[in-house]
Amino acid sequence: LVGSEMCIRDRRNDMLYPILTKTRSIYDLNGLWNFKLGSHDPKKLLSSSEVMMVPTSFNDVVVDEEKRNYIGDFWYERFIELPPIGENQEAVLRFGSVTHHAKIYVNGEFLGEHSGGFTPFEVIIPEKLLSEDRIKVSICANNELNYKTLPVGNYSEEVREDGSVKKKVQENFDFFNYAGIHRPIKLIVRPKIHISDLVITSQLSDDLKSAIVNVDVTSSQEVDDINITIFDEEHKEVAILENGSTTLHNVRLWEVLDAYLYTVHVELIKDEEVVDTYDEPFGVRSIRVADGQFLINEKPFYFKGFGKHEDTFINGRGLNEAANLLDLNLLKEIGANSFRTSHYPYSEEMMRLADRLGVVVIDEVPAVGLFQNFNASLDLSPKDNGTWNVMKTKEAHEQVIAELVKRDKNHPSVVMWVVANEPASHEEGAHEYFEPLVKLYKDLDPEKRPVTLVNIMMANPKNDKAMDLVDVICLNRYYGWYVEHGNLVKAEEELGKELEEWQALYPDKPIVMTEYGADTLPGLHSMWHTPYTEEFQIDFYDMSHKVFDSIPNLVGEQVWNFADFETNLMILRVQGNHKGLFSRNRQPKSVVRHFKKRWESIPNYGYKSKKIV
Ligand code: GCB
Repeated sequence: LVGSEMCIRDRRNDMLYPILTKTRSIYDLNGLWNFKLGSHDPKKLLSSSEVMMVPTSFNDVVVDEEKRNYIGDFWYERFIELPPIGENQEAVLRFGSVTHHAKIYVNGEFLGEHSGGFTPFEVIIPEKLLSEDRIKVSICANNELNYKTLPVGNYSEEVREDGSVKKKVQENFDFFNYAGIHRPIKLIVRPKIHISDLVITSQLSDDLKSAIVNVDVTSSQEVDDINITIFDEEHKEVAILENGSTTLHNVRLWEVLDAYLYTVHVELIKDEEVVDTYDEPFGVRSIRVADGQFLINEKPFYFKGFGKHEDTFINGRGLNEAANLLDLNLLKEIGANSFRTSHYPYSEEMMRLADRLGVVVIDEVPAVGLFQNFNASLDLSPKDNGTWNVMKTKEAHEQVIAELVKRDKNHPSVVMWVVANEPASHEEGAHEYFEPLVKLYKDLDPEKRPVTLVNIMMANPKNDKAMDLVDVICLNRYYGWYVEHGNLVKAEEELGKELEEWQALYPDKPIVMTEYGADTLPGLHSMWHTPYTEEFQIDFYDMSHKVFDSIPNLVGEQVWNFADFETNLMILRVQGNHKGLFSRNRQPKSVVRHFKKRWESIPNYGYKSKKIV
């Protein structure tokens, strides 16, 4: 696209993944930073008496328990010596994520802030500082959650005897409120005139043999020309785009667990020179929901996989790339093909890995806890029913949907967006709250992927007020665990009945079971149906699968959870949530070999084929 067709955007919204190209340099700012929990004046020096690593959650490395549970502001600071920066270049500090809020200062000067703990942002270092010998970067992070934030937390303050105030957050969700600089910090040196966004879409022909590929480039400033080329995996040039468009013949599809990634190479031309270049991998595949089926490349797909967490020993929620690879290798080993980014956007590194390995992703915003008085002690008695009056999350919700789509729109692995996990969608006001948000996803996503809401068990086919808005019925159900605990006969009856009701209510919408599971302590055994034993976990899943196989529109099963994970302290949590098929250190429980048998016998496509319209 050239000239007037090209759009120029607000540069602070740049969200392209930082990569090295001929025109861009990347410097790693991970590692050791001075650190302090509490207040600090960024005009002064932060002492080096305490330090913190980036990236990681601070919680599991500070040792001291008060500090582990600290809520409030906390600071990171270090000096950096800047590399030479030309007059046509700019220097940018780029944060993969800071959980949950960040204010950025350079040499004591406030440069910008970002709310939301799971999406990237950047600040441009002011030009006047580029000639300094070294600059001081200070980051004020904050981990408070309340009824305006996502996720939702119950915020309170306790006045201590000495008059000081202790801030508290009771999670309104079932995972530990890890905080810190969770993803890499990078210094990007790039041209002032640069590619700030790329939208890659493809349209497959009916015979799936060719695809029209469109690439929309956004530039920070007007340029004379934009060259766009597509390379295949061997780096052979397969197309040069004209007006941002081309047709790929004999196109190799991105298939589930058989990924093929092309690369779009973009060059901005100004005064006959290449001023910026950028490479973005992409895959060609189609997604469609029709007649109660979820079609990938026009074939009825069956989701086999997991709800997960970004959660490992020591790192907490901090990026752990080796763990990510191990997890996806285990996922493939057990015969699965997909996961959901429960309950927040995962790292960009994980999304790129899923693209590469052909793993299908259901992509979720951190909209969890939208249920007044929810807590995982799972008192199922009626609550105040006031969720949609007390929650003031609309703004945060819109922001995070916009950021997620902007960040993840080009990932072939992403096949569906989640608007929220387990909101009170049975309460008055739910429909009004979600309608504009579902529309926002549809408006922003260039591919118009299906949108879902992950439904909680209290919102049943009779009282739910939101599932009519979404394309796929995603359900989290715990029959045999939170209801009919230990009674698998009753559980089977009730699960089957509810699924049939959903199917009858929305006969054209596919159903995916996005959570079902039972806490299990490896090594615990019983001859009977005794919850928490390895035998019970196996029997629980056998029961569930028998029911799933009897429901034609149920096109997927994602167990809760891939691995055990850390939570806050609750009566039902024995050092965390133990519904993993794997323990927290990724050792298999007995049930894993049963899953491997089942999932290896279920094909990715066509498991429940029926006539497709
Ligand atoms: C749910 C939540 C998930 C919990 C899970 C459980 O429904 O979506 O965050 O961890 O139940 O184990 O209770």
